[in-house]
Amino acid sequence: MSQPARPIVYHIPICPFSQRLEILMELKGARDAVDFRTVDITKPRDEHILKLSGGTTALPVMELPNKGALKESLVLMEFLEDSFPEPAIRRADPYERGLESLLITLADPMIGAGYRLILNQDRGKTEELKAAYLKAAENVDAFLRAHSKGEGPWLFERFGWAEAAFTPFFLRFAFIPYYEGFDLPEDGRFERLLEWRAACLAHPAAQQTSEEEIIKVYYDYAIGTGNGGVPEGREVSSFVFEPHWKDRPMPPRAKYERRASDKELGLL
Ligand SMILES: N[C@@H](CCC(=O)N[C@@H](CS)C(=O)NCC(=O)O)C(=O)O
Repeated sequence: MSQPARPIVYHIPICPFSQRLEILMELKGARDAVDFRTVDITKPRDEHILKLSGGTTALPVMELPNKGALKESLVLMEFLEDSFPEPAIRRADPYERGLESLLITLADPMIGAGYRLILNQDRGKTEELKAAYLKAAENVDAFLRAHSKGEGPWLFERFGWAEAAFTPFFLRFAFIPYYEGFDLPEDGRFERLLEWRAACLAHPAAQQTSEEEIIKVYYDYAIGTGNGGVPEGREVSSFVFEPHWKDRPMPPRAKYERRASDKELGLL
């Protein structure tokens, strides 16, 4: 008998939203049940993907052979959780599921604040942007203090649904200390969040990328150009697949003072 066709996920390998799905499938021990296909964000989207997405360019997009397509990482997580129910990663209890979802809603303000900070080019705005990032982080910390159960670092007793959704951003936010020289202060205010972040980052299901890769590939964000665009005065995006990030040097940290050339970044 032929096997049912696997869902295909078109993804940008370094995209945090896509990593949510990879983590989820790792937790299920079923990464190969999904056909992850990489897309080069520096090139125009393929017609096939645009047709699946209804014209939007953001990834991940999931193709369901003989059915149609879905997009939005949290929708795709739900689809995978329902399609591969064992082991369940979401909580079974409706209230606990609600808590997981509530915690995930706190990710958005933190993600927005983190990306605004890294993309900022105006030193005069830095303090205001840092304060917004800390405020968003404070809300996550307060939520964890109020609702996490048990002794461990997790929301519940293990790395679960909310952790799978948050961890990719903890990893991306390695670009903040590197390029901004700033991180969540260890002064007690963020203790619960810092404990959670450290445990999430160390979890075996969340090792698809590394701090080194993030810092090298996201250089263009640090100088104000997101989503695989080519910064002014350069020819190549730091998001290109070749030269491989492993073969490139660490970029200069000084984002406000000067901009590195393609050559200095190891892109030519
Ligand atoms: N809300 C979307 C966001 C996806 C998203 O922003 N993906 C980025 C990569 S990290 C992207 O594809 N950017 C390129 C573009 O929008 O064209 C989700 O949760 O899936």
